[in-house]
Amino acid sequence: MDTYINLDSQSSIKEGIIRKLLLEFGKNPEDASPQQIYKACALLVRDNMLYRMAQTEKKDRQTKGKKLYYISMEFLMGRSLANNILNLMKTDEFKGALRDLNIDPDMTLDQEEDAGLGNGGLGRLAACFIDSLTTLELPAVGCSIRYEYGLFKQLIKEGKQVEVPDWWLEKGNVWEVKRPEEQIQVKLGGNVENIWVDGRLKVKYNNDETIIAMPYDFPISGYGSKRVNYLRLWQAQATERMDMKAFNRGDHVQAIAKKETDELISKVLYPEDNNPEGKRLRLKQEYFLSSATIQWIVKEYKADYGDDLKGLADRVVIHINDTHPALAIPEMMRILMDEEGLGWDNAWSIVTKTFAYTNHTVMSEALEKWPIYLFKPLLPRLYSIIVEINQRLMERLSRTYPGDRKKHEYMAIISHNQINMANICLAASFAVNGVSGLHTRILIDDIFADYAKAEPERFHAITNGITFRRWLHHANPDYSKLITSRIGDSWLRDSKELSRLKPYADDGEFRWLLAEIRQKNKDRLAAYIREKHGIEVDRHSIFDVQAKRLHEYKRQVLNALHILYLYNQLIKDPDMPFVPRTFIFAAKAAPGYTRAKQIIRLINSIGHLVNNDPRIRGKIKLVFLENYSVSLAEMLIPAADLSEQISTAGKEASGTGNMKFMLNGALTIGTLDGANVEMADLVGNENIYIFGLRADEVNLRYDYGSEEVQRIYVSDNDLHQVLEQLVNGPLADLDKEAFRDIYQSLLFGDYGMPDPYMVIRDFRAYVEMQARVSREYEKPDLWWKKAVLNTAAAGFFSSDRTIEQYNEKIWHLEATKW
Ligand code: 26Q
Repeated sequence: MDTYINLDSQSSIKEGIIRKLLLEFGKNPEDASPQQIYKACALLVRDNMLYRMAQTEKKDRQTKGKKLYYISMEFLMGRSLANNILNLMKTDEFKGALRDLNIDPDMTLDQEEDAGLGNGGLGRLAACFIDSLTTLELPAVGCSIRYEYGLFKQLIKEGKQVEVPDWWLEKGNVWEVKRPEEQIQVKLGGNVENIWVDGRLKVKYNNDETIIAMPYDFPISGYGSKRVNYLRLWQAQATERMDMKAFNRGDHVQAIAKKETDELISKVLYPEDNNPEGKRLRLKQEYFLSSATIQWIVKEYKADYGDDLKGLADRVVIHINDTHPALAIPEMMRILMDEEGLGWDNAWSIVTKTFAYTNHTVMSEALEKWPIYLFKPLLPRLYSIIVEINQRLMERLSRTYPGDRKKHEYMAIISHNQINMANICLAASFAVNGVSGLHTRILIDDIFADYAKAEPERFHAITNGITFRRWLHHANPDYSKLITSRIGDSWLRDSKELSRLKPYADDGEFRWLLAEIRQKNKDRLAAYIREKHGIEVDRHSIFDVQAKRLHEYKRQVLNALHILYLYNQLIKDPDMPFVPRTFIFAAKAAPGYTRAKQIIRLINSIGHLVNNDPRIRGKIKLVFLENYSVSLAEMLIPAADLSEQISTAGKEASGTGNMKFMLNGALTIGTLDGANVEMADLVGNENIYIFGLRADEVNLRYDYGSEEVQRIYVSDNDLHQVLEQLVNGPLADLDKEAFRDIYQSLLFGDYGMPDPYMVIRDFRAYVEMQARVSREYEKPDLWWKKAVLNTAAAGFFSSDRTIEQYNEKIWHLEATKW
């Protein structure tokens, strides 16, 4: 068998590619299109993975160990081929095989569409997790939706964001196996009745609609591991090709339309990030994923261990990635009671030993709540179960916190005619965790304080991480080789090993080599910017990068105002000492988030102004990169000198982009927020540019202190000038309305609280810290020493470490020994 999948040598890989081209496409290498070559390579790698997947399944059946189901509405996988190659064989040999065939390897890899089934941090975290789980030989499945359209593609037209559908499946998807024999029925709508059957109360479902959940499995390789795990992505399919009743009535359009509506469920990913929209279709999606997954889990369990479900929690752990799949909790209650005949207490006892929940945000507007009027007609049985969970919770609460009505209301699952999804998770999960130290503190002391006080042992702080294979080894191969040449390659599996780089911070040759690699990466990015955006940037300038979703709390506006400030300084004194900078932004805005779109417009207007003013003599350039995505990040991050992590303190739960830049040796300018706090602790304050209000200071401002804003506005002349330029002057001419709105929100706020994100308060501190950045960039020995120290201190941020902590504290899975 092994001979079919032998990819051990350059010549066997070459033979394999030729074979695939011939047998799949009837093409010789010299006649094949780039897309066909990509697919031949992918199919070759896929053979190897499917073989291992079957081996893994066999092994897991024998082992009968515990298995993790990681349910997430998003898996932002990006591209797979290069990653699978580096996991399964030697990248150099693979590239060599292609070159032997006169084929450009990079162009081949570039043929692959990103799997953009996620918005940002939360979705990419899930993707890094499944990589680390597999690398660590842990039995796990990622469960999600097979969206036909991933996150929209972004174009920038006349400075504005334009959204284009992301039809990622257009050319077919090599990385999936459809499993029709494992399809599952999901039921929506209708009504429920309690009826007595043989002296027992039973729930009868009437008039519900059935939708098929069709599984597609997407194999996942690990670095140097034998195991191949998979993502199971559910696709919605109508039960009938058409509604025959309607068809026979002669209503042909209606007959087909029904099918279309059913299949809408897996049509498109909702593009909101930290800003949910309470839409019926989104609720359907969440239930569809939850129900299909839980039905499948119970079915699999019964097949492996028999009909008695008492021991389920010993064999199954279900992790829910934020509240989006939280309906899995009442859905499991429903299945255990209505379908498996368990009583409430037995069902609840199983459920509360099975689920664990991670929170990813503290912003109140981002916490999911579903209005009853929307929920109840769609999910009548789940609604009645949630009412029951709530009632029992309230009884418990009146014992724990007698008479405290306010607390009860705050902790209730149902209040103000809404279902609070976080409270379902808090009531039912055996473990709850935050994604950084600071974030978990805020959960425990503030937003989930009432729950945390009652059962502190359920709460965990587990700082996020990233996979070093993709984010350094693959994205920055020259730096990876340099590191390996000095400390060996064990850091790829054991991230702590990176600390052995520390002495090289004082090694002039090492620093120089890193600087040279950075320059090469910057040149590649500069060429991309020239080609794609027609902007010429100074290859020696500081590449200052802010790449992340667009959100007010992430404060792209603070960055933009700083650029406008520098522009004003240079206009005043064109000969002042100035270290040239290229400001690079990349960010998608949720299509319905008007303010975020205005901010994109503002950034581009400032770019237009500074890029074209001859008095600036190219000392400042601003580039807004279109369509930020995983594959763009892989090119962008290794080219960054400075990483902008400047969220309002207390708002960014963790951040993971911050870790990717640090790992690649960029220096960070940032606030004490999310994982930045831990980055500063690890690398030392002298090697990171921390500025601005801390989270506790921000909270004081929210409680009082809005006069401060007026005071700063009238006393800081530079800030005053910049703010006025938003509404009067060169920018305002470009888009009066948009910039007035931003101006208003800064100075007066939306609900009477001026400067809600502390942009005005933090402006001066930011400007001063940026000046220090420029001064230190002028001292290469100092700068590159810090750069090396950043990489050397980044070991903690490996998702392998994160997964090990989840496993130790929450999951208790056993690594497979082969
Ligand atoms: C919910 C309901 C309806 C529509 C959309 C949503 C929705 C979708 C995505 C709500 C939130 C998100 C995404 C949140 C997210 O990405 N949070 C980020 O998670 C990262 C991983 O933990 C953290 O590093 C970031 O700090 C956090 O912002």
